[in-house]
Amino acid sequence: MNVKVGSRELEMGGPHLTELRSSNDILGDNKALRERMAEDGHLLIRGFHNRAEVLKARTAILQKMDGMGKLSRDTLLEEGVMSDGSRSIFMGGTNEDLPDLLNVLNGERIMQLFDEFLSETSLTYHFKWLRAVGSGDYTGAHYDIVYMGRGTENVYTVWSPIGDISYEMGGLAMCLGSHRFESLKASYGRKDSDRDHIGSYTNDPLEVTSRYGGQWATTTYEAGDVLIFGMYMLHCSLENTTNQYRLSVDARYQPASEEVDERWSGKKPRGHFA
Ligand SMILES: O=C(O)CCC(=O)C(=O)O
Repeated sequence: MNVKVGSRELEMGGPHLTELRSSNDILGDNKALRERMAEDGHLLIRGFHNRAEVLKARTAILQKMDGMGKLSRDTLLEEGVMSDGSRSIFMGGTNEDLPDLLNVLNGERIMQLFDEFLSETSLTYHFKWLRAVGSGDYTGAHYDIVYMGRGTENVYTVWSPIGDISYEMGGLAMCLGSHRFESLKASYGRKDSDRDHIGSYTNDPLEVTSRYGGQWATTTYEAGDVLIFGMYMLHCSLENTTNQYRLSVDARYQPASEEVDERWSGKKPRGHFA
């Protein structure tokens, strides 16, 4: 089958696009998880969050969006069908009005995973990048360091689908090998979005692989899954080709002892300013 990755249509299982490897086989073995992160640049863990808690957070988010008039009338709330004329909604912030979401993202289970993975006390940024991605939209290929590189580089993104996400709804894709693209890390990877007024590297996933090598990988996701990756792992999303919102959130975790990017932490994070 063909799926839309950024601006391209690629064949799943073809030369440019493969399935993401799951790391559930080594969950609980921190040495193996660290080695897998070094090797693959990411960890996909199925059913990591409590699914019922994620779905509770989903309902609260959809109720909020419904109140904003973003959902189609006479459809089931849980389907998140877009109302006419609605677009993608970025709900980045501290999201204190969504305690069910914060329970998942700041909860004991995920913090313990990072305490053990990092071998020290971890923290999570107060800012959470909550996204409702609408029909026709996708995220271009980028390294996260460009957006949150003002503290330690030892930061990890946890991308969590807030609901089940088919290929058509447009989940995340990783560029395998991109954590070792040294010349890209030394060029694009040194940029700062606020200083350099720069965002994604490209919307064309093959522009990256034709220049640097590697291969794209994606999968379908279920509520409860997490995809964890470092600041130098190039990623983009598939296009949402449905009329339903794709809900997901990305959150950040790092050692508490290391420098924090001041734009994203504290009770009132400053956020991007340029
Ligand atoms: O969900 C998306 O479309 C983008 C997410 C992302 O860029 C990230 O998790 O860093």
